[in-house]
Amino acid sequence: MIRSTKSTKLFLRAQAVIPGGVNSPVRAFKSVGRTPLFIRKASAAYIWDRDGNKFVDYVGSWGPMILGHANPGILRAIREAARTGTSFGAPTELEVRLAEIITRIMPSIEMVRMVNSGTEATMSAVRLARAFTGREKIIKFEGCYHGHGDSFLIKAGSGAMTLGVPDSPGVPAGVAAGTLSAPYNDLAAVRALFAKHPGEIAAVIVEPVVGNMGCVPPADGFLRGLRDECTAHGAVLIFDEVMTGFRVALGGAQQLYGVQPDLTTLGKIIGGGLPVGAYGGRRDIMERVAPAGPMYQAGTLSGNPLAMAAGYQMLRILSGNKLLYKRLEQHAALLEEGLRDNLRRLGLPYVINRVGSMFTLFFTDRPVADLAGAKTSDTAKFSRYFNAMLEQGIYLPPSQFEAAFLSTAHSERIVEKTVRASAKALAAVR
Ligand code: KE4
Repeated sequence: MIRSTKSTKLFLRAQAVIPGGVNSPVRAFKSVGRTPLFIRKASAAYIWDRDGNKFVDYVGSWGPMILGHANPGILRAIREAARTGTSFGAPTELEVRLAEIITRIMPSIEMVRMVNSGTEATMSAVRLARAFTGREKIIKFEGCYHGHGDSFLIKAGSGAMTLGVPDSPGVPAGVAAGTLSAPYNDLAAVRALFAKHPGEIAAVIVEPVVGNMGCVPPADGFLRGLRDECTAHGAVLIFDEVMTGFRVALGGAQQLYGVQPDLTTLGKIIGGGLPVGAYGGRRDIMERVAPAGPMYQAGTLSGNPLAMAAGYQMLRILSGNKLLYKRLEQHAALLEEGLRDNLRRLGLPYVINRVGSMFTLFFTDRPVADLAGAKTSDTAKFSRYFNAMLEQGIYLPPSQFEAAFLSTAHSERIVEKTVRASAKALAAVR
């Protein structure tokens, strides 16, 4: 049994002054029935908690740590930037460099605005789509999560789903009415919504690969179908690539599947571990954003020099090594194959969905292609598996409805250790 005395004491202190003792709900370990571990440090593929326990980390800060923790180049960039101050509230060359490298790597993004989180990015992108089209409704997909903006907490995934509040209290009925939802991968449902609301739909926002009901890939033709529907109806297609951007391919899901959105939202990886979000896309749309145009959006710390330095260094490393994504794919495929071997050997029917270095093992024998499929998972069994893996030094996302992530620091040896631990954990919970 992991010794967690210090984490337990810290959690008690935290709960006295922070709601639920955490600054983001899914970290509370509620669905896995244990005290969250308070982290002391992290390096490469590993994290250490305050009680000195060491784990292979498959959360990676929920996506940003594609190069592993404490990457030397990124730490150096942050230290360099910090030497000349931490925030000016004025433009710097660093934010221009990050904007230029993003627009070079993702050609659908002709212009980009920096914000401080993925939520800010998606909120701003939807406001922009409404301003550009003069329409009010949006379509999202059940089980997708686009941050905690009011328009998105309708049948939302991630922590909202994990904690059973996919339709959060506090969202005004008028706002909720502006959000139409459809099952993921269901093009017919999207067509029906467009037919029912002609001229009213400003945008379709989608996770081009879902991470927030666990990993769910797009069905063949789904993204292309959304592109065609949006073009036909004059709606803005928004790819929420906060998680998939620079993750599933250097150019994100839009490069992997060859479908070009009108707007893209980004976050996580582009901050190199510091708080950054961004939204960008077609120049004719982005030029509506203040002060170029009338759509207002602002932020004290937008373009923060430390975050820009970290993000720029991250994207330079990712775009500078042609073999990086190939090796990441090899190790992720090795892990998937090892997990599938375990399931075969134990005669277990569970489902593994993987796209690049993001994956989920679902405790169900049903295909998982949408929220209904994901919800057939046995979350009690997942919880026992999570704890059995944690006891063996493997730190998975503490929810059946989250994607796990490999980094370039997850070596073959670490993958093999993970497969061995998974065989024991599966045998223990079957
Ligand atoms: P943030 O506001 O958390 O930076 O980004 C919101 C967001 C938007 N879009 C997608 C596709 C996302 O995955 C996220 C945030 N992801 C979750 C993890 N599934 C953040 C973890 C958390 O809430 O603590």
